[in-house]
Amino acid sequence: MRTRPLLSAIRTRRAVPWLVLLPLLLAATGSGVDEDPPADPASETVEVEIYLSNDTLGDPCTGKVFPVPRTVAADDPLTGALEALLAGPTDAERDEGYWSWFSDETEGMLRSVEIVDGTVMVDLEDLRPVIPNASTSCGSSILLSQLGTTALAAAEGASSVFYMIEGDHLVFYEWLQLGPPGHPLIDASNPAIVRHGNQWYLRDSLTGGPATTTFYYGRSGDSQHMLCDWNGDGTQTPGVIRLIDGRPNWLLRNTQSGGSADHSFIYGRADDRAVCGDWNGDGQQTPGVVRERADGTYVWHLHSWLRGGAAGVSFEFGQDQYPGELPPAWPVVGDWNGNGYDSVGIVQGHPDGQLQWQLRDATDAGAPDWDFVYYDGAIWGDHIERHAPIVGDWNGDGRDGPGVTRGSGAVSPQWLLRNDPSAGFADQDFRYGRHMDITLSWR
Ligand SMILES: [Ca+2]
Ligand SMILES: [Ca+2]
Ligand SMILES: [Ca+2]
Ligand SMILES: [Ca+2]
Repeated sequence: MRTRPLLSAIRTRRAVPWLVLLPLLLAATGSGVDEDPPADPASETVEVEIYLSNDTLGDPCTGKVFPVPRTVAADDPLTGALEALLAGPTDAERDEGYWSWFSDETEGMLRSVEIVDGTVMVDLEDLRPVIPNASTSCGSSILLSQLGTTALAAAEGASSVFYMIEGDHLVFYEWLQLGPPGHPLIDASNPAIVRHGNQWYLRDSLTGGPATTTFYYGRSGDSQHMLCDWNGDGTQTPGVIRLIDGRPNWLLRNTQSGGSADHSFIYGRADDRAVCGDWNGDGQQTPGVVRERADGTYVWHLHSWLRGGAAGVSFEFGQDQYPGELPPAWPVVGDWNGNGYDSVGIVQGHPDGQLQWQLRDATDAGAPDWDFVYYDGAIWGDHIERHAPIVGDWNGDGRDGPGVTRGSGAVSPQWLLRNDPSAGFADQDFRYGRHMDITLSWR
């Protein structure tokens, strides 16, 4: 469930515009020289260093790079340095053994660069067809060391570099076969629990420990609990379903605090499973309901506004393979492919203890785009062992991944969270909450 806060202000290093001070200095000395033409800021230049490989000086595959000077416009030396790097070494430098993936073929392929909270965000045109061999192990080491060292040398106060191709970081890191780092503008998901139906305990890290935000919201009899970004401000806040006269009332609040609902409406039927997601990619998460037919087929009804009424879109996806019996199937929602749109999924518990995830990247009927078993040690049938699937962007890369919380008896539930929508080991493993708490994620 990705949210995209507004870009914070762009901060790039600026050379001291000392020429601007010159008239003041001259006036202070009383020289009376006032016929100099005014300085043109655009014509000011500053010297920067770009970093190239040179295998006579050091092994390029280990990331060794060496500086050569460039003169760039003083008003934006960071952009100037990266543009100069992307234009490649000069002929004279090549004669001296300097080497780079970049040349006149890649010149001009910088789309933008800005510094966000100490991270240089570099957005490139699609380099992949121009320099395909840069994706090898040695090749990517050279590429990243040249770009990264040049960027950090020109970006005062920055400590890391984050790359995108045409605005999409997943494309860049998949090209180099690297796991994507956390996105500087996307918060990672964190654990939350709801106890006794109305006590909310949110924690701001993927570790055990005390809650960092605690409040009461709703009533102990409320039947379903959610954390979603109802107003699109980047923060997920509580929502509950309360059955009144057999009808599900959605009571949604825009802050992580107790108080009255900011939105209330009736949507769906009493037996529906309530979900919430950003179906249209506008940053605001809105309701959906999932209805199980007698044959176990799930029908999803989604809409992109905070009120009742007919669903905007309805379709079938998923099938409870053991309808009416344990193990159950759970509807789940997430942005599995990181495109900014939430979509649907089903987690099926199998009698042999496997949790099978079938996830689709679109909000319409069709085959799963992702189908895998994550966690195979579940035991069904009573409250001694309790398992629940959970979804979140645990590493803040913009893609939601699977998780399972498992609780037994007096022991605090174990959270087993995985970054990739695939079979494998947990990337995060900690205990948080108490047995029988409802487990959720938030950001
Ligand atoms: Ca919000
Ligand atoms: Ca939306
Ligand atoms: Ca998506
Ligand atoms: Ca993720």
